[in-house]
Amino acid sequence: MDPILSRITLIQGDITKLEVDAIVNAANSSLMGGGGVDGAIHRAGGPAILAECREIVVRQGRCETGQAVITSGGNLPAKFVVHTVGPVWHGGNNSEADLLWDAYLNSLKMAVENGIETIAFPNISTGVYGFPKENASHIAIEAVTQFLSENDQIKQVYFVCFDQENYELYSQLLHVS
Ligand code: AR6
Repeated sequence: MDPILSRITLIQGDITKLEVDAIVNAANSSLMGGGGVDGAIHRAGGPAILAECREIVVRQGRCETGQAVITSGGNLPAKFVVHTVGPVWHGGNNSEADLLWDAYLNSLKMAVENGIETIAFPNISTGVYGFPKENASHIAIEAVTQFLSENDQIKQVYFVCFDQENYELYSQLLHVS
């Protein structure tokens, strides 16, 4: 198998259940929680995560689109949560693709700075934020494979697809049957 692809695993399910060094949250700039995967992570992880997010906002302000911050995993099986903010889809001419790429890239950089070796991503921006799923799947996979080809600290990246459509798109791109 391709040595980069062997460091990528596709999963369908709930990201909050994963026992990995870090899971990534598709947050919003306020870092104060929300619906979708953000809501699921804060519910499962408990109030410690929100308290840490509050401290980050006091210290450095909101998390801008494409940027990432890190907290502990609270009560989650994951040790850390990397909170990133994907772009809201506004038709595609507002740097959405670049900002989605940045969200993946900055999450991986934050992971490396914190000694993380295994990290799981949800399908950032493809829920409430409305980013077309096929387009987003290409960006996610290209951003991650490029990063893995330049960095050997990250041993395994998990793409965690919640819905069937995303799972099928990723299956095709990653040649998983
Ligand atoms: N595990 C894995 N993936 C999930 C889970 C889960 N438990 N729950 C949902 N998804 P969304 P966005 C998938 O809307 O589009 C929040 O309110 C879901 O099927 O969670 O980046 C934030 O606070 C979809 O494919 O995030 C922001 O305001 C993917 O997660 C806003 O939503 C992302 O959907 C962010 O919107």
